[in-house]
Amino acid sequence: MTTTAIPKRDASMSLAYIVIAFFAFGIGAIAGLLQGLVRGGMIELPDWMNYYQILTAHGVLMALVFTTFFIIGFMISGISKTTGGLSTFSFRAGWIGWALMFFGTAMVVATILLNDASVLYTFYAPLKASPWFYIGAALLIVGTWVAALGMFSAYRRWRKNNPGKMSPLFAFMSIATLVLWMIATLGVAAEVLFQLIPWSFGWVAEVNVLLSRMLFWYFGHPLVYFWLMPAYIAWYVCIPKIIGGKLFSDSLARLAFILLVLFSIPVGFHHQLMEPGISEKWKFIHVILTLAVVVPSLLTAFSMFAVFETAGRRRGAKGLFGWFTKLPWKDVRFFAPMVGMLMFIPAGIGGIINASNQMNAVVHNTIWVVGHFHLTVATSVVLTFFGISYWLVPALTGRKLTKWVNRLGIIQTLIWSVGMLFMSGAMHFMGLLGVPRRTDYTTYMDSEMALGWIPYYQQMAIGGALLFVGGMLMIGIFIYLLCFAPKGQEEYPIAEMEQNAEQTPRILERWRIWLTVAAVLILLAYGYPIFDILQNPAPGSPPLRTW
Ligand code: HAS
Ligand code: CU
Repeated sequence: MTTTAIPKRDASMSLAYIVIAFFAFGIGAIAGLLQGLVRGGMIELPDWMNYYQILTAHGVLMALVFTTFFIIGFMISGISKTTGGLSTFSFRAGWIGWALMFFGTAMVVATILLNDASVLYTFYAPLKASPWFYIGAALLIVGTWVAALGMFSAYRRWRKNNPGKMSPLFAFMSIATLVLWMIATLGVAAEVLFQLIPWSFGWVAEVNVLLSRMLFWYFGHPLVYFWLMPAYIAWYVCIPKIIGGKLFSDSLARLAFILLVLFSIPVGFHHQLMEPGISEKWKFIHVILTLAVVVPSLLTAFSMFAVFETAGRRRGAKGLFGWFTKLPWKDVRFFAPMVGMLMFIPAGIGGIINASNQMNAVVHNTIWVVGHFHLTVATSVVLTFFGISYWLVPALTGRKLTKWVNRLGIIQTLIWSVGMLFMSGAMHFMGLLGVPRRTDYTTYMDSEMALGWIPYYQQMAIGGALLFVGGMLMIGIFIYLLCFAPKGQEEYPIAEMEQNAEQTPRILERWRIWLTVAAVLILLAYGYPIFDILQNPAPGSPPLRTW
């Protein structure tokens, strides 16, 4: 068994990120339970709390804070592990980034608690939050940039010290994820700095709503891949090792990540297909590129099947599907992400439905979309993050994942998955019936149609309650692994290449080429539409406060 080989100081920093991630997750889970019960018509909130406030808290804490802290913490650990420890520069950048992100988050959470920012996690204008909400969000992003700078520097240092070699796959994939993130966050940073902050302070009276949404979705779609790519890192690099296999193909993995960087950004209009002010032909181009970004996920599916089959056959599996039974189903480090992968199949199909223009007209702004993102991010990605935590936390604290915690982890995975099947399943059905998203409980004056939705709402609330139990169990396990598990050495699983593996083409690591292609695609997809909005702006909107 390999040792962690991560310097203690890097391990502590990575843990500091992951602790905040789980703290946010715990509070987000409470908000999630409450809103599920409210929408199920089962409870009423006290006067000092409103539905949109807890919906904002849930979305921001789960989708923006939990994910971002977890991802940066995980990537720091893997980069330290595969590049031989962080330099002092990278280490300091990591901590400064952490501090900025922490203060940003604190500001965001405070404004939500003060009921001054019930604008949901997409903070669409013309809903107006306190300026401090936007400033907090900006700090959170700037913090990630600083941490990213530290990781870029570690990657460069490794390449300088190892001329002519391909970088370690984990490091390469993290850098690709961060490149995507840096390009994407420029959009939301521009929206927040140049539009929302001046407008929320009252320095300008009106905001260009269409431009703000375009800048948001320029960021918002790659954001979902920023969540997905670290899960893919675990699938490509860590899982083969856990199941006793090897990397399927270094080249294919790198190619998939480059395609994700190229095609994740110029696709934002698939969130705006039903929006006026963008012409059909630009929407069409974004839809085509959206279908292109499905390809790296299909490559990933293919690659994972190949890893499972070869590992199974190596263990003596026979027949077409014999490998299936040879997989280590009782090992939570495999089981949790594997369930995530299985659920990613229907989740991805739902995504392709969303992207298909005519079908988007059916599901857009319905709770179907909420069902879609609970299957993608809250199941596939989150179960993978849980799966990572089962080994990463003890690997960083110098403890062991004990047998009974492993068993508890399997139960936790099952509770989460069953809860999600109930909740997300109900949401998909309700969406098809036309139930809107982003709304408080209402029976629409006891209309017959809306009363017919109630059984689904209840199913959704039952799923939500199960998820809450699964979430709290995860928090309990996390605390145990952090502070109480027996001392020992947990493996940091990094798979190796097959001995006779082919050489990876060097072009896959020529960033200059890929960044140029990315820039061209972005200009193609966004250049004219943004120019057009600036030339012919629609009337601006004054701030709105609906709560
Ligand atoms: Fe999405 C809306 C289209 C993937 C998240 N998406 C959202 C929102 C979120 C989100 C948060 O085109 C809501 C935003 C909001 O608040 O308004 N999405 C897609 C498409 C894909 C996709 C085409 N989405 C994701 C992922 C997310 C995510 C991933 C988070 C992590 N999405 C949309 C569209 C909308 C949208 C529209 C706007 C809807 C609207 O109208 O508002 C694709 O990239 C999906 C490709 C995936 C696959 C699956 C491949 C399967 C794999 C697993 C293999 C399994 C194995 C195990 C190997 C094709 C890789 C098998 C083992 C055995 C033993 C059997
Ligand atoms: Cu999208």
